[in-house]
Amino acid sequence: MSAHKKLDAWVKEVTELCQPDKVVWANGSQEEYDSLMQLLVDAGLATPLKKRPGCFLFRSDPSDVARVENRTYIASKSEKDAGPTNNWIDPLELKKTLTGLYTGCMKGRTLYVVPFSMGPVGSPLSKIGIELTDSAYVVCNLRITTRIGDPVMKVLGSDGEFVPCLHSVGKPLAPGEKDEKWPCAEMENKYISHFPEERAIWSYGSGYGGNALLGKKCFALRIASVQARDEGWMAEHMLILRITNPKGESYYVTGAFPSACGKTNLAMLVPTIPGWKVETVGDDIAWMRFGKDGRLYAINPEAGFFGVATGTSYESNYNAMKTIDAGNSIFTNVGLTDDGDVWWEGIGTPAPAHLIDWKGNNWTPDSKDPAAHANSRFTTPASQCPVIADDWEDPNGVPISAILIGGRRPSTIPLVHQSFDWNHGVFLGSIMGSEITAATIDANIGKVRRDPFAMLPFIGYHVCDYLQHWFDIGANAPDPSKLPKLFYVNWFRKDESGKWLWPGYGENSRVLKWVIERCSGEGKAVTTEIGYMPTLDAIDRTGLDVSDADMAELLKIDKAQWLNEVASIREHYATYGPTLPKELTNQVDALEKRLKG
Ligand code: OXD
Ligand code: MN
Repeated sequence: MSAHKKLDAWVKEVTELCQPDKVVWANGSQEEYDSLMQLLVDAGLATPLKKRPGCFLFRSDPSDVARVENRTYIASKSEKDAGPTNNWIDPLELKKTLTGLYTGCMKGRTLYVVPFSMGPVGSPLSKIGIELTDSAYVVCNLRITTRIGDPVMKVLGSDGEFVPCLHSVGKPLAPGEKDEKWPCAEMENKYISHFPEERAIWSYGSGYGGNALLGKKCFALRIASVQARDEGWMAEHMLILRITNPKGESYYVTGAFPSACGKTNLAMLVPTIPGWKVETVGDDIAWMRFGKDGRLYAINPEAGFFGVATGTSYESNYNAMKTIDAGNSIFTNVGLTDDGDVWWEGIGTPAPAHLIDWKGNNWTPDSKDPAAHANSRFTTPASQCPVIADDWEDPNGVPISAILIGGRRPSTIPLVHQSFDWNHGVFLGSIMGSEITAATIDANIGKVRRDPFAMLPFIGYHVCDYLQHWFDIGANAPDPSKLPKLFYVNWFRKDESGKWLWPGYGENSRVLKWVIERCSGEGKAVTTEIGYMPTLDAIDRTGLDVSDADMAELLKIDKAQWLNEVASIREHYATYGPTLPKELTNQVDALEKRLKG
């Protein structure tokens, strides 16, 4: 029971529907976390890690290892509002199906009521959600990735607004039955459902990641993107970093990159150029609004990182490793060494002679399957990151100078180019994406999977309206001269022999330096058909082994390739249907004209 009538009524309604054995309101304390973990250990679902005090390993069901985009629904009243990039089911029909599935689904389990704040508790930029879940694993993860419990209830008061987030693993227990393994439902009964008009989330059947930790993708992106559209702000799939130059001047940069482009690595980058410092504000999501001074301010709505473990090492992401080394972390679907540590492919230490793999089987370096799942994860508090910015929880957010966008493009797209203006930047955001290199369907190899602002799976409404919203933000800016500048970066360009031209990782600080110099009016640039580009010597290569010839290649504009790009953009835009913003057609026409010029 709480002081909030609407919340109480909803909890009562869900309790009657789902029929849990008991209801527990999470207060967010350490004691509560510890006792939930003990429960999970006792049930055989969690393993304490001897080598990492305070850390636990989980193995999910092999069928429940990632976000399930094909079971994710935007159930707006009208199909048109979900647009061509989302799965749609009529909300009444979906609720009927789900009500059937939810009936009695929590039998034998505890229903946890978890109040959480996306963003610092009480910040004017934050929003509150309440997750009702029958998974203690979810409660523990939420305590790391969001701010939960009593402090949130205090802000909610008796009539505060909240987004209701209902979650069940979809595996009721018969009397006396215990979980023998990670509970979840069959694939065809998994539903990650969003009701944008109601601002509600109903998730059923999965216990994993973005399907179950509803504050992250479901709320902070899909539902928040709808709220942002209606309220004139932006909910984006972006990292936020702070970069400080040798003069001690700090700038804040956000960046949108599709999955597997090193977003978390960039957010925690160790610069290779002397005197420059990069600190982290967020690694996955940015909520942005105009401040009183007319600048765009961002908060990280999350409190922790839910990062991909596989491939993370001291070399690829030193600061992420240090964050997990500080304890208090949960690992999911990684290998367990005989001395009680974690191991995964790409961790940077030799494979042990024996371990238990993510499926719970004996594993040796000769095993044919990997020790960790490719999407294995660590959940770890952001506050433990050695380079967390001291203002990362500023309730007013941080002022953004530049927005980066990018993807994996072995050809065509240069290392970096700057948009001519905001609208041109929106155009670049609309065409970003990654080239498909290892597709199972051969016909797609070499094609670009376009992923506007890395939001394709996360826009809670019509993609055309989303892109129009970006234009509207620019048009309604209190002071257009204070809008962030947009830069399209591509760390993944290859030469004709297939060799990477750019070393990436910490060396990306050299590109960030140019970006910052462009913001402060110092960076050297030339005007080209595709945007402003650095001159050959504008990117600091001191101490870096990238030749003039390679730099020229990295910055080359191949007109034939770009004209192919134009054709491919037009083809892609055609899939968005008749409501494509006219400005995007104008932009692609203008690009073609400049190229043919
Ligand atoms: C994530 C994703 O987990 O983008 O952050 O898939
Ligand atoms: Mn993400």
